[in-house]
Amino acid sequence: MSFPEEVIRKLQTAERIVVLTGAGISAESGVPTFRDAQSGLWANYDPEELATPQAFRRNPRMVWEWYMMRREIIKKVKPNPGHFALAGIEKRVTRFLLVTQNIDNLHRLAGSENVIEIHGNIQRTKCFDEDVVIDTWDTTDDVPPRCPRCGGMLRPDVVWFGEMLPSGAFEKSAEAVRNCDVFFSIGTSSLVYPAAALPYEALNNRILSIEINAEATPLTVHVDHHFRGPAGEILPQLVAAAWRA
Ligand code: BJW
Repeated sequence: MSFPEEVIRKLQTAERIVVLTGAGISAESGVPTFRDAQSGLWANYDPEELATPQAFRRNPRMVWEWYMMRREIIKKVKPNPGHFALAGIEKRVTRFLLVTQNIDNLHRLAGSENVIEIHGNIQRTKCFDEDVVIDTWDTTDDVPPRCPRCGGMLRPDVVWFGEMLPSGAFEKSAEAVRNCDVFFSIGTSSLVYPAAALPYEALNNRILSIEINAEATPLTVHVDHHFRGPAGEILPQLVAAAWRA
């Protein structure tokens, strides 16, 4: 793929880069995207209806088991060239922030350091009632297992629809976006707020905005440049084009 001269020059001189990622960046690692068709036991369930506190209250066993199935998939996968390319960009610029909606930890495994996980992390567990992270609990027949502190139900430490993001996560991300030189939106449907508002912080501040996605999204018509295709192929090519030598 060839990249516009403006993009290459801007990347070469950029001091501050912010990247927003979504499920598409992990697709090439074998993690199903959030809105991918569900298979097997879950074929009849809409993920948007499982990822809510209401669904968990209604059927905690089912929601817990859905997350355990996804946790097992995620435990077995590895970062792909897209994750590694982003970790490489972080080493080349003065200030870099990676804001991810993904809960799979793959950016950190690839070596990214300055990461904000705005939707949590599936490998952590917390108490549904007390909202505190719980590291260990007794193995019993209870599904979901019980909180050792209060006896409430345990749940994954992820952000469901209708829940607030981790304290300060959006504000810190938006501040970094407003002050960066180049902003990327990669592998996200741009449908879920407030994450989907971050690109508009860049656009409103006339910051060079680039989307990388396998398909068009509601953001595509607004960005300065969009590259259509797999992030795991486009990102390494972009890094090579901007920083070869
Ligand atoms: C590739 C590729 C490849 C594939 N290379 N690309 C009406 C208007 C505005 C907002 C709202 C509204 N009604 C309700 C809301 C608020 C709601 C919301 O945004 N809803 C929308 C559905 C409209 N948001 C919230 O509730 C948020 N909280 C909030 O607003 O708090 C304030 C508040 C509190 C109380 C009351 C009211 C307000 C919280 C949102 C939490 C989202 N959580 C989830 C689940 C996390 C845990 C889990 O994974 O189970 O986060 S939902 C899900 O969506 C997940 C994802 O992180 C997130 C985004 O998905 P993403 O990453 O975009 O994935 P996909 O699958 O949708 O797309 C993949 C993309 O990749 C596609 O574009 C592909 O083309 C592309 N792709 N392969 C490049 N190889």
